[in-house]
Amino acid sequence: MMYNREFESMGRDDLTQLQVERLQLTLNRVYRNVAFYKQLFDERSINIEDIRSLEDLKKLPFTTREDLRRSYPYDMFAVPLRDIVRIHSTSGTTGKPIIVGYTKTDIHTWTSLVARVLTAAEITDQDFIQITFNYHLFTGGFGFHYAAEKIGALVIPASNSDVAKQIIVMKDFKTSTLIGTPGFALHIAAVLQDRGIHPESLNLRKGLFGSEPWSQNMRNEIEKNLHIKAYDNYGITEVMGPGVAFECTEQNGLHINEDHFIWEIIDPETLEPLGPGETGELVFTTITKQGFPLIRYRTGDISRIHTGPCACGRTLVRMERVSGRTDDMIIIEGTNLFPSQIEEVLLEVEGIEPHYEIILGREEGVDTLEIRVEVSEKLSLVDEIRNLQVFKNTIQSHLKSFLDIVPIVTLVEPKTLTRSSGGKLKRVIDNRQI
Ligand code: DLL
Repeated sequence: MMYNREFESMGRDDLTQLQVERLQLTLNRVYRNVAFYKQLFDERSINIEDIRSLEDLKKLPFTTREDLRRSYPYDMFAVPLRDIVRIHSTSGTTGKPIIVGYTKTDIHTWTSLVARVLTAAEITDQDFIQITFNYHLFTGGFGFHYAAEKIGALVIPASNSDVAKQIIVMKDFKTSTLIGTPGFALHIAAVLQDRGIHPESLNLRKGLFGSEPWSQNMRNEIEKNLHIKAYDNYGITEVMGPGVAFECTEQNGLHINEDHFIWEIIDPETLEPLGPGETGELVFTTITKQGFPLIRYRTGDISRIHTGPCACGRTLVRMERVSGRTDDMIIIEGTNLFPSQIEEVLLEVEGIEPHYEIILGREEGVDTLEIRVEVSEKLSLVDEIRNLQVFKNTIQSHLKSFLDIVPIVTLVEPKTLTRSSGGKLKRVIDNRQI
């Protein structure tokens, strides 16, 4: 099933032409309306009129996360704020998050792109969809909500309430489709098992999961333990939110909505373009967004593109499931986090050294986060004992404000964390088996 057959199964030549036309409109829009892009192109003497093909696009500079951070809050918007009807944002601590804005047309586009995601997984107006993504600045909740309504399904906006409530809702409201992170699906499965609730006694048939990395093993486990068919979908706030790429029933890669996003794969070291089939960093150029268009945005996600035909009939290329990151970003329960954000919090607390280790684990599908921090040598034992709880509380409350889980903070003696040969600490130890 396709939501928008005309565009999802367009011939390659027509699609390329459409992409180029839309790209030119976008370049005009950003050059006229976004000071950042005007300056970027002028400095490099780039005449946007010369960008006439997808090959030409490679002449343009990249946009990075840093560029977007610097534009906080609204400097990258390409329309006046009165035309913006919705804001979402990436997660942020004391550092600046990235704020993205949508016009009415953008919301309409986004809704139909996520409707493609649902339809590709054969979710219809007959389905009862329980959305367990957060409904707030994060794009997951609202992104799926509007699309699920659009296809006429019954929508249960459960948000990320605790698992016990989710299970009651799931049973009593007769949920047929679960939407959320794959980790949360495993957590629900574990709790069902603990309570002796057999998945067959539920109406659950399908699940759509994304927003964090997962593996075929995790998929098998979710499918086995929840008795559902589980689909992957990919998105990123800066580019749109969910709705960038999605699996069809073939489950052999995620179709990229190429009529809205031009993909590239680059070598993250040399920044040189790589061909289809080669593994590298995913880069997207948005070609229909009005509020927050992006040119050659480096996602930091590592993947590979298959251009061959898909048995589902879609002509949209497929990206392999994301296999890693080019940077040190970690995703905990669907929330993105950089070790530097933890460092910022630690630096604010007196008496501890900015030597820390982040240890990630997963218990019954729930991510755990432990932060081991070295206390300062200057602290006396008395100080240390008195301050111990204060430190822990301060760190925990800072981190709790943007993470959905409470980290375990462990204070350790100075110079006890393992340093590698260069004296540098390995900051993140990820023991989660995905
Ligand atoms: O996670 C948008 C989204 C919401 C996608 C709901 C799917 C479902 P961010 O919070 O900006 O946006 O995080 C984006 O999450 O760069 C990837 O590293 C990671 N990611 C998203 N989807 C997947 C996936 C949303 N299916 C970052 N597999 C991206 C692996 C994923 N990683």
